Amino acid sequence: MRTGFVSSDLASGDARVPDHTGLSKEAINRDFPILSRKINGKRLVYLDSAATTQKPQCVIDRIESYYASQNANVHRGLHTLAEEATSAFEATRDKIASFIGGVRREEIIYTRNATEAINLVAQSWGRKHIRENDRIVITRMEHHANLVPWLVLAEETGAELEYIPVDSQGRLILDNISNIIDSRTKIVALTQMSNVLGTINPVDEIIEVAHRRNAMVLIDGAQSVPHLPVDVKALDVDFMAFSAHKMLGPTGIGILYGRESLLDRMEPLIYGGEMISEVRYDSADWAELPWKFEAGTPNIAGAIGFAPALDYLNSTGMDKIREHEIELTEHALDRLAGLKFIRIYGPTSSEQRGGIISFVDSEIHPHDLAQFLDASGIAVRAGHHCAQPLMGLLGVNSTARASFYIYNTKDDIDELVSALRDARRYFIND
Ligand code: 7TS
Repeated sequence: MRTGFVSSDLASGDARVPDHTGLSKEAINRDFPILSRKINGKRLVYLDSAATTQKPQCVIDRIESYYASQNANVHRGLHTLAEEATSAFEATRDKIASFIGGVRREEIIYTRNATEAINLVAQSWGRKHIRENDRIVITRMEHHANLVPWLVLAEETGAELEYIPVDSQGRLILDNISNIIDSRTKIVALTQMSNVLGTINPVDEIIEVAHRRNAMVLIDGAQSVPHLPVDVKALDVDFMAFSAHKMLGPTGIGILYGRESLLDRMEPLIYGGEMISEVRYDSADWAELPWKFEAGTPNIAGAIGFAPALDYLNSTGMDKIREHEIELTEHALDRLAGLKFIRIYGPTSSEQRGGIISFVDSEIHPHDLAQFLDASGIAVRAGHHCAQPLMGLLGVNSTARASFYIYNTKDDIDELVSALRDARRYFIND
């Protein structure tokens, strides 16, 4: 067994849980094997966690142990393996329900990712409740995942798609919010944290206004749930979507939280096995929540591997993770401000933003910059970040983006800053 892990009980489906509570360098190196990899002969500095996060050893081990010793399909077998797989698969659902504020397990739907969770709401809830001349409100900073499904729904139904504007610092402009969220508004869908600007939106305020108008609210939590303590009950939100892979978990598993009373009245989106209670040659009845929305064999390894990721986040503490990221963001904003050739987007105050920093160099294209940084072992993303309309609003085609997580350190940021200086010397003899 690796040092730092308490004993595991694989038969009961419990994962190996790291016994540290800090973010020491030793813990990071021990728990995230990929971070000891060299890229182009240099230490890997991973600054692309907004795209996907790295996985701790306990997650990797759990996926391996599931396939090595418990592999079976869920909900249908009476043999030992099937029972173990089902119990571990459903145990993750309970962990997720408690992670986001102690909701009911019936309210947690497994999807492939946040994108699918949002599509489920747009297509199942949306097609039933949205009519011509109704209003759907989103913001001008949405990821395509929370824009395109509403664009399509508006086109299909004849509803109006209205946008909450964004100011020059990348914050929502809420002055006119009572007119934007009007009596025709049926749903407001917005991100809690922008994947480009890092902005943390005051979703509680918006939920209150929406509910006064009897409109539903969907929060895109893809960037917030991994980085902030999020309590869907305290927020009183109707739907929330997020992805395991952005919070130390495996790819291919996402979550839709939905209020039980709403999910109960929604039609399934995908039909087939697993989601029925009884099928006849001329009709069928649907299964209870949450399985009504989970047709076909699910991502069993993904769900089971997500449990130790949640344990890891819980044992570290979401408050502590937020504090750590504020510290990193302040350090990065301070150091980057010293580079006169770098322009940063998003709020200047670290309290209003998460650990995502988009920037451009005045002379070097973001793609060239990202390639140059890669040669130094530094992974950043460059592009439109699946937010093309927002890029237009910022007046750029693309940006470079550094994003932080639990395993990043101030050294990582210092290496980025130093490599950005080197890039100037390399490209323009600055
Ligand atoms: N919403 C936001 C705010 C996101 O940042 C992303 C992914 C999604 C939804 C979609 O998540 P998925 O798991 O369904 O793909 N964001 C990014 C990114 O910024 N770079 O790569 C993926």
